[in-house]
Amino acid sequence: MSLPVLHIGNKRLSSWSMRPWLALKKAGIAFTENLIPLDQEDTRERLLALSPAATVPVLETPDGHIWDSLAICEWAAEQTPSLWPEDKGLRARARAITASMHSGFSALRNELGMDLQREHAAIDMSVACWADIETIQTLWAHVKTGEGPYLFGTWSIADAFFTPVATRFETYCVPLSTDADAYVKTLLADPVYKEWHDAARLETWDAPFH
Ligand SMILES: N[C@@H](CCC(=O)N[C@@H](CS)C(=O)NCC(=O)O)C(=O)O
Repeated sequence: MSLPVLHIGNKRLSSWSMRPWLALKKAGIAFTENLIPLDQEDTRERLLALSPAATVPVLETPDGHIWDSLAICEWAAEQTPSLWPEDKGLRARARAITASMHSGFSALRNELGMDLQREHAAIDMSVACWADIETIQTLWAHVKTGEGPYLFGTWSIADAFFTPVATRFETYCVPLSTDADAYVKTLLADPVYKEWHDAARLETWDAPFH
């Protein structure tokens, strides 16, 4: 049987693509990847050929094309349940904090775009962006079990969803609480994330067409 194909955007920029890529790697699910350069003349056409949402990531499986980062992570978790915490209560909290990231923090996402080739420097941020940063740290402190370096002890999909946030905090030199800073360092030191990061650093990217 052919391997699933994960269609992703540029590793340098595509924070949504990073999340299921990390989850599939952590789950040990074999897949091939296909990078669709973002912001090119043919990007939309190529994305529409994969999914009506016209976004990446998309996972191409024998069961069909799955679009959306969270849906792909859930597909992976059906095969590898350890991608979510084993305890039912912790699993619900992990899903809740993941959903918060998936649906929220638009000021942070808009103002602190993920760019793994950008020089690290602070930039001016809106009040809404500072509020997002505060809320994220409060959420982390609220759920963290203290039993391991990750939010729920061992690595879970919740950590996949916050790894791109960690890169933004690093790139834009965001001041953090001691605990949040330690968690960010843990995420950025993860060998699977480093594999993505190293590839992102080597990427070339043609100037956007519009
Ligand atoms: N909610 C979606 C968001 C996906 C998304 O917005 N992806 C961006 C790239 S990171 C995209 O494909 N944008 C379309 C484009 O650049 O043309 C998900 O979780 O997968």
